[in-house]
Amino acid sequence: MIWAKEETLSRKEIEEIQLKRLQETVTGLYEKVPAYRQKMMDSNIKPEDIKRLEDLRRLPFTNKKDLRDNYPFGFFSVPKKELVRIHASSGTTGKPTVVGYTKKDMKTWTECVSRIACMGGANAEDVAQICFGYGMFTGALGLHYGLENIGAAVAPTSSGNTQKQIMYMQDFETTILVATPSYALHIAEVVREMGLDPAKDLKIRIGLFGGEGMTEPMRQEMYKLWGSDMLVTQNYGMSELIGPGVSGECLELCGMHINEDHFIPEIIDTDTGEVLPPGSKGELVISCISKEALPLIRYRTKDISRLMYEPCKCGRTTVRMENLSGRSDDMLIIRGVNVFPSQIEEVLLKVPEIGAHYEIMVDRKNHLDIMEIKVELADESLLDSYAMLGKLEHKIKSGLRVVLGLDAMIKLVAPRSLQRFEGKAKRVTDLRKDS
Ligand code: DLL
Repeated sequence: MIWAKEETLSRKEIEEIQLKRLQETVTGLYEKVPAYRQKMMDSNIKPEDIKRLEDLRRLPFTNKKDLRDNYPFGFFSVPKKELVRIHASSGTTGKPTVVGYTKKDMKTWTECVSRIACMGGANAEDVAQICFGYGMFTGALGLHYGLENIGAAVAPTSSGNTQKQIMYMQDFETTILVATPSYALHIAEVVREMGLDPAKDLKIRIGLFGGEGMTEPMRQEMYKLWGSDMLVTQNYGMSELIGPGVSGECLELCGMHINEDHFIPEIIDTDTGEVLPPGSKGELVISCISKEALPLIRYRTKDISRLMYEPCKCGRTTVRMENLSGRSDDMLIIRGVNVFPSQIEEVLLKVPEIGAHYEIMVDRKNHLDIMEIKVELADESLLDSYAMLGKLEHKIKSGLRVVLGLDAMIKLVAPRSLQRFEGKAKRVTDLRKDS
């Protein structure tokens, strides 16, 4: 089901809305946010210079640093009394990034998530169990309001206590699982450990996944674990932009439709900041054109994607963003070669003898970068055959060499021996950063 008519407008209609909203937003920022006005003055541009959509690229970028420098509310366009919700995303260093919503922003957010839920196949009959951690993370409450709005029954079970989650899934006959892909993998394992079959003993028909990437082999793994009839879609968002609700996959599974009447996407070269031609892969930059409290313009997401403007079979006309290749700051440079963890995942998950869990460790020894990848065997019995293990190690190594052009050390470990995650997974440790 297509939730809103704005998802099917002609390009001309969408662009008219975008230009009007962009002009209003930039004017508001210039008038109300001194730090943003200063950035515009430094770039020698005034709100009245935005006459066409193409003028967007004349505006300065915004980034996490702008929010940190103006912590907590200095980059907001409204006084604190107009806020009705505050969230924050915790970074690894320094203060968190604080984001806020007015009443109108909450409506916009709910609307955006409702669209994404419908794209992923949800409807009013569904029982949706939200297994994202409730709290400052935008994922849980974002999906919560959006799903309630379409009439689904929402069970806010949050993350953790996995056996109890599964009990609720059985007792409520939950049909939608909302989780990070990593947690969905873990839940499926625990279901099996409890002697149940996810496809037969549970009624989950949709996995609405997000908050972290899901490669195609990982999606295949989901079908294997949860049953081939499950609809497995992912959606994308970011706290600074709104939370979940920026874009989502429809059932055609060919990229994530962006809610373009609320967000204008661009793809830039991360190093030069130059806008790249249509179809290029690069850093996703998003302008929020309908928000009141924190309408960031040209926000540098650091996420790597590509935009696709061709019409989609689902009937939506909105531009799609390719599933992310990763984040520019996740990219590892190993002996001069650029490596995204998602490339490693794609190779690993195509090997049937190993499971979906892995850990990547990068270090420097004798001035040389080394990468060790711990991979779980799918089956305990493989541990008994030394020759089998040797062969398997060789197979994984050569697969990685073809894709990355690099050698990695492979350590095969027993099933269920690596760490499991209830939220976003942390699979990479780069010890070079600490030395
Ligand atoms: O993760 C918002 C969200 C929650 C989206 C739940 C979808 C579902 P943050 O915690 O601010 O917000 O993290 C944002 O997570 O820049 C991406 O790097 C990553 N991310 C989110 N969704 C996806 C996805 C939420 N579908 C950061 N694929 C983003 C890949 C994703 N990465």
